[in-house]
Amino acid sequence: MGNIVILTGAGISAESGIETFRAETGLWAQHRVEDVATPEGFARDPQLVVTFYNGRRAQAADAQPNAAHKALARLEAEHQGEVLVVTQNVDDLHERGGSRNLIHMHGALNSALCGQCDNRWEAPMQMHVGQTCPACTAPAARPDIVWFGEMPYQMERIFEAISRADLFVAIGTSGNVYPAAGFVAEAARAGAATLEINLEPSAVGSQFDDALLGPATQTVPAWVNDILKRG
Ligand code: BV8
Repeated sequence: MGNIVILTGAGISAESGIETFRAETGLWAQHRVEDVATPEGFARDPQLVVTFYNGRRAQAADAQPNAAHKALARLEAEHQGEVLVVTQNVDDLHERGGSRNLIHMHGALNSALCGQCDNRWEAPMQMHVGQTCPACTAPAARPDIVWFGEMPYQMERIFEAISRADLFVAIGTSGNVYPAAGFVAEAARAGAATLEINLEPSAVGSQFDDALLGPATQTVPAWVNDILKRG
């Protein structure tokens, strides 16, 4: 089972205590997406957005990587072919779980971005409105997060990896947000086998060859053991 591309979403961090987006008690139940996850929302009320991400940064800092994050790191270390994790998550649990070959396509809580000069630097635990950029000194610091209507990061590299994939796996994502939700179709077109690991079928579940249903801390380690046994 050569090259594996793994797309992860909020569900892989759920058992680490980080709330998902679309559960009843999820993040989008508490905030309007338009207010906290769009450039327009940030322009309208930067304090609301900065406070929203400060809260999530603190929650992520208190969370620990779980067995699913660690299993993916083991797969990367022990599998013969290439293993690339493309995460929609902005927490750093994949890194802390040991993953190295990793793309944060929707940005990262621990990164700050200058809206003026595109400089990036490590975000402080609490950002504030009007924070200055260490490179150009403009008061234009913002969370380094891809909001709705903004282009996700490293799309070229992601599509290139999918074009070479023998297996595409989506773990803990509801399949509601594009272009990530379109990756399974891309992978199928490239001839990869496709597997969805989730509590329940996602909005694009029907596009996968196979599914493994159950909590990620159980299903992902079992799946990784199976892959490594097959070599
Ligand atoms: C773009 C920010 C173009 C960071 C996020 C109409 C049709 C198609 C597309 C669009 C459209 N209208 C608008 C669009 C585009 C839009 C989009 O897709 N909208 C949707 C809502 C229709 N997309 C965009 O805007 C993207 N950009 O298209 O740019 C462009 C082109 C040219 C030039 C410029 C731009 C940008 C999208 C990124 C938005 N940012 N997050 C943050 O705040 O975190 S999206 C946010 O929701 C997350 O990042 C994540 O990507 C996304 C989906 O969330 P999930 O991770 O799937 O989480 P969710 O809660 O939904 O589901 C959890 C899953 O886990 C569930 O399935 C559950 O069953 C499972 N689960 C739970 N517990 C467990 C579990 N599984 C296993 N074990 C468990 N224990």
